[in-house]
Amino acid sequence: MDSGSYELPDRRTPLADAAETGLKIVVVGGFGVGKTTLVRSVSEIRPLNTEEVMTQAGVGVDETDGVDAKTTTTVAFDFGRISLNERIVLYLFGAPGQERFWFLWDRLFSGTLGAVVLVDTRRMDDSWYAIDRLEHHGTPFVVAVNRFDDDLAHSLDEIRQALALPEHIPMIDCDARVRRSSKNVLITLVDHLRTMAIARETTP
Ligand SMILES: Nc1nc2c(ncn2[C@@H]2O[C@H](COP(=O)(O)OP(=O)(O)O)[C@@H](O)[C@H]2O)c(=O)[nH]1
Ligand SMILES: [Mg+2]
Repeated sequence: MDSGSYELPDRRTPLADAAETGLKIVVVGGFGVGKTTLVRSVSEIRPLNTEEVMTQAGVGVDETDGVDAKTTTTVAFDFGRISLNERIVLYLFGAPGQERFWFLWDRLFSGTLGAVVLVDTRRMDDSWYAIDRLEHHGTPFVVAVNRFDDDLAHSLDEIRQALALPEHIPMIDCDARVRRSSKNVLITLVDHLRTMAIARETTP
């Protein structure tokens, strides 16, 4: 499953240095969880939504006979940008998180500083794979629960347990349609990155 080609971000790069070139943030989650909505609501540029035909050729050994319908799939990505302050510019990538897109993930996570996992409590299954891969890659992430139709049936603690999320991973409620709410999600992630960077610097 692991291609071995994934490049970990330089974990010793202080956040301030990374900000000179912008920070790449990935928003992952299942279809319909609100990725496009979140990227749109916070972006200061008109976000791009690209339909990419991705090929899985090269995954197997003898797939050189050309790419047929079975080895291609159409994937929608979102791209947006937001300045958190004068120094920190976030470049946002919305991307599908389901297992069948695993072949995209190595490239997607290359240079990614952190990720937001968007969760819909009606379909939590879609979240497990993304969380598993992020943990495996060592990419810091926060979990944002997009509340549909004022779904308050599950508390954040219950969702944390259902996802087997360790205590140190921040969780936050959000409404992806509301700019302030989506921005809060990103601030939560940036705070988390900063906390982790400080923890690393103070660890002998
Ligand atoms: N009620 C509600 N609807 C939402 C919310 N976020 C997204 N939606 C709607 O859910 C649908 C799917 O959202 P979309 O952003 O396209 O999901 P994506 O597949 O993850 O990109 C759209 O019709 C959105 O308007 C939310 O927080 N609450
Ligand atoms: Mg979308």
